[in-house]
Amino acid sequence: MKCSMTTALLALLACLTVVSPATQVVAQAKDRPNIIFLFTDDQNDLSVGCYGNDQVQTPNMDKLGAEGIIFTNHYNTTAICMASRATVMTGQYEYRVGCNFSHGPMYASSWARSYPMLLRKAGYFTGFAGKFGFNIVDKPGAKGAGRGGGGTLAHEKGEAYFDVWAGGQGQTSYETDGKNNHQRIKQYADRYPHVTRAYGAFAGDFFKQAKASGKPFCLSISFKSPHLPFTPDPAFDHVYANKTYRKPANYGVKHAAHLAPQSRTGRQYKSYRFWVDDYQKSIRGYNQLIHGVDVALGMIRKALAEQGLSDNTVIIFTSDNGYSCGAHGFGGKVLPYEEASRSPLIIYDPRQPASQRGQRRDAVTGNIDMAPTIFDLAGLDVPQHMDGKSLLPLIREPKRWPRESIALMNMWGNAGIHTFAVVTRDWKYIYWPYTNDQMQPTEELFHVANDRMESKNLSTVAAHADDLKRMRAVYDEHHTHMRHYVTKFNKYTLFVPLFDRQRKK
Ligand SMILES: [Ca+2]
Repeated sequence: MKCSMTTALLALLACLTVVSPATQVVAQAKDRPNIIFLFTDDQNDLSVGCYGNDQVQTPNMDKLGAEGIIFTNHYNTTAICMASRATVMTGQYEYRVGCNFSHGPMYASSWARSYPMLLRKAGYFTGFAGKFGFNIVDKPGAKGAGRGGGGTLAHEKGEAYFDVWAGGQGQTSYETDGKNNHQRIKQYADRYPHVTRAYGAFAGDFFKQAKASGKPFCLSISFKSPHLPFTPDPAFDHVYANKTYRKPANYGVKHAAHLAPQSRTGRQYKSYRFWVDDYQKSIRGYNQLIHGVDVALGMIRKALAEQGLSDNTVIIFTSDNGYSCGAHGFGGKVLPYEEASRSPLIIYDPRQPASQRGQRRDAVTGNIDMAPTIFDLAGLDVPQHMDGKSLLPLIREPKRWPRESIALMNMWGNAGIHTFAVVTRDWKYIYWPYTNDQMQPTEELFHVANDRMESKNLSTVAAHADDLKRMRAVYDEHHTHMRHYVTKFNKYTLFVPLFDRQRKK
């Protein structure tokens, strides 16, 4: 009985799916949206108007948010360029994809399962411009692993991996005709000598090529802005001229005394003194670089409209990590604190009904979710090997969204700042394992929903003992996941016992 029912069901499915190959191709091309993934470098979520900053001008980001979905608790699970980029491409935590400075490059086996590669395989016309940020080698120890794993993908590889490759070398250059930029970007140097708007112009030309291909497209642009050096486009000098910025409530070293001593052992605390010496100049440069990206975003949307592509093109806007900007006396990123790990995330899908646009979602999301979301948008099943989730269900039915926590981690730099943490919409728990004569393993518990400035460590407050217990359990779940899925390459297995908070010392 069971067998005959299965046979009948298969026959029915076969009838339903009988369409001519030509019809199928047309249907797929019509149904599948184009996807633009816009990625800034070192942009924290506090830097955007629609995230509550009334001191900046980001009208195009605000408009994108007003017409799309603003994710208000978006974290980069590793807050550093190379690892975050590898995570975005593969949907995997750093300990699983195994790629970061001082650890190593990405292996071809992982890259083959990244969103650019699998979307191209599924018939998308793909493009990449800007900072790629990691190298890809055939196997562990292969040439190209180099110091820190290498941050540069060779041009010939880029040309092989994408239909249109305009990736740069290393950190790329702010000067459009700078030596680290691709020739396809340099061609805009006369009109846009600062590179940010050159990416906008590049996108416009890419849309024409993509349209001619007859395929849906996936374009990824990785802006250099607002990464150091703070040399913004002088065309926007007038935007913040003579402006004096209010400092955040947790600005400066006087707001670091309550933090784990481990957090103050790295270069984030000792370097980047310009945030102390000249906050106004630093934040003005930072904000002006972001304003330039805002203008490029406007160029990209205008070019989409001119090509008649606006109605079927999804835009995802986010960054690879946040930036401390002097909070608690920190500069740089890397640490699991709010400023360094949080970035804006806006997803604009013109096909969605008005009831699902212009809204906010406060569930915690992460860079691990970018590839799964892109897969889902392209109509592909989200592969099992990804740690993240598609955010489309969170957009459509937020009340049924099941995931409550994600992990944050740092396995780069000096041993003192190696850390593993978990965050929910309301709470963050951080474990700092490093010990020496002056410090023991340290726990931190912040009620981030009420204490965005992380001004009170509640881990030793008796009234929050239950909260601590609950977040420790969340931590242990994520640590178990790490133990299960950690890559055996690039020395990541050493971090499993280190981050085991119940380990016998
Ligand atoms: Ca970065």
